[in-house]
Amino acid sequence: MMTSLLALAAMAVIQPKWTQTFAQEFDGAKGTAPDPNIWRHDVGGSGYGNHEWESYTEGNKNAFLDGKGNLIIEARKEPTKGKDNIARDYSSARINTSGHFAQAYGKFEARIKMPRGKGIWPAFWMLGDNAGSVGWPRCGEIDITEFLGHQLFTTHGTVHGPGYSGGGGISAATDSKTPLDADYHVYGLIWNPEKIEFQLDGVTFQTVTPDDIGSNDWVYDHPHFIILNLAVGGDWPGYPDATTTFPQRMVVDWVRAYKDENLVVDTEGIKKRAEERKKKANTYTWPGPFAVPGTVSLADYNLGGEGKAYHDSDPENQGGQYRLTEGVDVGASGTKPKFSLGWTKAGEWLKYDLNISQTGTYKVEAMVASDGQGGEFHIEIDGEQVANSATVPNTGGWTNWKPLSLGDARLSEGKHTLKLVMDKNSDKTGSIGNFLSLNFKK
Ligand SMILES: [Ca+2]
Ligand SMILES: [Ca+2]
Repeated sequence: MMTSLLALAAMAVIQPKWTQTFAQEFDGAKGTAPDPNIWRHDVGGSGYGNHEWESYTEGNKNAFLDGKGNLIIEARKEPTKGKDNIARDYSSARINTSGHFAQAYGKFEARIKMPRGKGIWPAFWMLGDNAGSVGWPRCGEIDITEFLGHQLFTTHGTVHGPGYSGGGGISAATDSKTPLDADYHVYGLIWNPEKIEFQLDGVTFQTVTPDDIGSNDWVYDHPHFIILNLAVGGDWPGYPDATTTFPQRMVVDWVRAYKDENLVVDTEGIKKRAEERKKKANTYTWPGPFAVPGTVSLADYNLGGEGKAYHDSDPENQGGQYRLTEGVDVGASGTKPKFSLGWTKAGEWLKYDLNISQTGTYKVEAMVASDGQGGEFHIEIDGEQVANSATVPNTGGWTNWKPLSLGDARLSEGKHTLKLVMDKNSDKTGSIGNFLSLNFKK
């Protein structure tokens, strides 16, 4: 406890020490293209997954310096057909630093004066540099600003990743006191292993942490490259209408990036915390007690852990599928219930609370599977064996489930505890078998 408090205190006092790693000031001659050693062009009119209406062009056609220290990205209403042969009514530009500059963590800022109008959609954003190998959204996407030309006061910051992309991205917006097309504003990102902060003019309006994505993957521990674009139309902003005027200009004074010299990246710690977060997010809800007559799903053994709810011979969960904090080995069943017991050994046992609605004789049937002749097991109620011991037959596969009769059991009404007991390992497989469910029928 003392140690962790001290560690927290130590973390709190270490302020970032920013060193510039990237700067594009756009100070070149009027009409020239942004530095081709830094900026690549995405070209064409494919709609980019958002049903956009522009065709993005190369060179200095729609992206050029104004000779006053700014990059202009200009959207025009003009018939345009790119290399991809898709005809569009609008031209614009989308440029990125892929292959030239990418960075994990740090501070990323751009000073931008926004364009305006319905269907006008500029953005300053980042994509993971592994997009080519892992695809989108697993590569990660961080939208530092997206601006919808019909909401002049509002900037949006969003992260997209696997399980939270597109309309499910984690997004927040903030309003400026003045319209964002009236003057320059600084759109910023502060990013480290603990969090992603979105800023407008140096003020944080959204902080996203790994805890915000539950059991999904946090895909922001690798370098991302920078993108600037001005889209015309799309699913989110809608489309230009009679009120939209052209050309529209996104004016970028500069783009700068920094790294934090004081940041210590604990790769093992990141991994460990991700595992803990997933476990926590997968908090298990026990479905019992089980009604009898009825079916007991055997992967849903009682709560209480090793020695109380079960005994398992190795502390690992070899199945790695379900109730991951427990030592019982549970795998995917390939049917319903979704999970089953596996890697069963002599001496192991599991308990299940039952609610028996009626005293009487029940037919007991287990759903079992084995890839060889299995071993022996039996069941008990409140510590006394009921029905017959049984041997798991060869069912032709570890998830090839077959009913196995244990004969009759005399049960009395009320709350009772069922115990499934593993007696004798198979000579062939070393396992007793896989167990899916136990059915009690009147
Ligand atoms: Ca400048
Ligand atoms: Ca185990």
